[in-house]
Amino acid sequence: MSKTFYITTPIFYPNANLHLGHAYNTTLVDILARYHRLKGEEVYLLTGADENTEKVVRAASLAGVETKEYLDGIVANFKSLFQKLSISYDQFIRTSDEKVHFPGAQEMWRRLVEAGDIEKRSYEGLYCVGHEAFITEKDLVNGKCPDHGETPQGLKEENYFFKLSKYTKTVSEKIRSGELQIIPETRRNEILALLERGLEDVSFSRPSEKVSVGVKVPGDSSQTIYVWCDALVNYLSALGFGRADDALFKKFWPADVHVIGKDILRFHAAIWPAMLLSAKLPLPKQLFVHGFITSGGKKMSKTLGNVIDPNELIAEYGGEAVRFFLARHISPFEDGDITLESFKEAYNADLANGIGNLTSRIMKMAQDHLHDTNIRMEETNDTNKIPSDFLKAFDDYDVQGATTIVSKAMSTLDTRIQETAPFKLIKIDKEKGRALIVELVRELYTIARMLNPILPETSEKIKTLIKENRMPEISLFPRKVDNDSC
Ligand code: ME8
Repeated sequence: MSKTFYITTPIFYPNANLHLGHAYNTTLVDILARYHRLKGEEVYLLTGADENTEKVVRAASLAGVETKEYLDGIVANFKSLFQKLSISYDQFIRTSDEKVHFPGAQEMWRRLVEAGDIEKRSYEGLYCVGHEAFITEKDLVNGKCPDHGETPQGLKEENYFFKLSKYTKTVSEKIRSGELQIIPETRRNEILALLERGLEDVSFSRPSEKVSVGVKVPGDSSQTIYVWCDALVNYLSALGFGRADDALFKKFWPADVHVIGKDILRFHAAIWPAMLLSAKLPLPKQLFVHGFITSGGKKMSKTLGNVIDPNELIAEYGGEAVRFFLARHISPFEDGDITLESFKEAYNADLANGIGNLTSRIMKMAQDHLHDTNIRMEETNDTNKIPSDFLKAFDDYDVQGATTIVSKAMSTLDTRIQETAPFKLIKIDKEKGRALIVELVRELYTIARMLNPILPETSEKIKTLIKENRMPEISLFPRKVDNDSC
């Protein structure tokens, strides 16, 4: 039986369309998933929408439509973007799905109760709907949440609390021992420092009369499960946890990796493992934490007007070009910047002059001179012949490093063509010239195989050109000239 690999994206808030930061997360996850498929593993990629949030209710009411209608529209946009980006997800979970998600959320709650970790308390605090979390006075700037620019709601209410503090030590131990690996090291240290200061118990429910969406607390419908408690459970409920049909849960849990942005580290590295420990379930093996995509050095935000809509980039350059930029120019370990200008420049350098040109050059020679030879490129499903540093980079989540290695392999091949000048050689010594072109085609084939996780369509296109021994009719990536829009 092949090794299984369960990888997840966070579930996205469907209160607005996804921007390039979200697209970065899903692209990264898809590249990793495809890499693991290439290794012959049985991969399960989960993504979805975090729908039980007041943000959606507010957005729908602003748009003047019913919440359900609003959600369906935004989710259709999510899926359409994922299709354009070739995100090969196995399941898209919607947490408002009463059949798929609710039983798991309720089962988790029952287990927390069973462990004696849920307690009703009266609570007074400041709630930020943007964060979907209580925040403290000291987080505010001029009385407002600095991230969302809104005055938080002052709440005094009865909530069920989860005894998170009880798990501080155990979670810390699991992270230190590597049972729960947090990558990169900087994020591991960040969460260990937080755990060192101690965790406080968290409010895990809201009065149902104050929230309009969500999963009711089992046995007390006057309370609704807190959106983060409910959202985290998606990683289990999608697999059938809490339902009779839980074959996927048995097969794929614990997750191999949750890939998240740095802003939701605390939820995933403190609250989530504590919930799983309380519910007596195994912890995910790894959390991979990426940075933020900025534009012009600033966090993308609607107020600053620097949000880049991935759909616009795709319309102009294609989904593969967006994948390549994100893989090649954004470090998965830190924040990374993109502007429309830097994107165009990179597109021309990496794709038009790079892969596109290289493929045309080699395949033109092959078409002209190899039509009566029979080069067979072996289709192998394993990772034979692929450089080991490329594989190692992927195993270390260094998608940028792996992509740089393919880029270098392409430059090396380009230089080799300049230096060996097969088009001249063939005129002097036909057989030697042909042998050289065959070698170049073989190297191009290896590059196509390496490109498989990063540029699945282009990889296939190059393989087909090789198989059919012809050059592309139009360049794989036509050059963009200065007066083009975007
Ligand atoms: O946090 N660059 O949803 P979300 C990179 N529903 N990543 C970014 C980014 C940027 N500029 N902006 C956002 C939520 N992200 C919850 C998750 S999971 C059980 C619940 C990332 O739609 C962000 O870091 O606000 C997060 O990982 C993801 O997008 C979803 O953000």
